[in-house]
Amino acid sequence: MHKVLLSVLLSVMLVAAGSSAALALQSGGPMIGDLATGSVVGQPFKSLDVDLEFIALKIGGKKAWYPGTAVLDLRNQGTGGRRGQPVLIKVTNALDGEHGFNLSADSAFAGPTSMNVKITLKPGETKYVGIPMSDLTYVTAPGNMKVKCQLHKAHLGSSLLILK
Ligand SMILES: [Cu+2]
Repeated sequence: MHKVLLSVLLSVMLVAAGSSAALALQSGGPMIGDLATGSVVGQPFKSLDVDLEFIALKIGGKKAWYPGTAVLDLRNQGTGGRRGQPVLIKVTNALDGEHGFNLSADSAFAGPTSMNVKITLKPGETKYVGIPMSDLTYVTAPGNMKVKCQLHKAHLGSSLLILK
């Protein structure tokens, strides 16, 4: 009798452990890397089109993320559209010092699972951010995201409008 109870308990524990592992795997989330070596949801960055490009530069004597507003149009999802292909963002620091790239929902309504990408770039450095489509359609509830430099408050940010 005890043996049966123990095995039932053990299998319940195994099921619980298995499901939590599956949950952790499910949200792969955005990936950061170089064009040559990076990949997201099994797709190499170099096989994807660059959807957006952000550059840290000086505009009118101020440090800024350029462009000030970017639009990511995901409306054409059907045949001939992107068919769930991940979004690839190129991020370049064209300034002298180190700067941060922080892409987030940046809203009081943003849940703990909402997307929050943070990179620190050396002067002249370029990085790529690959974002699975599921993260943009489900995790990012608002259609508006913010780009900020997490290192400098005065560094002007950018808005990313997502049409879906
Ligand atoms: Cu900065």
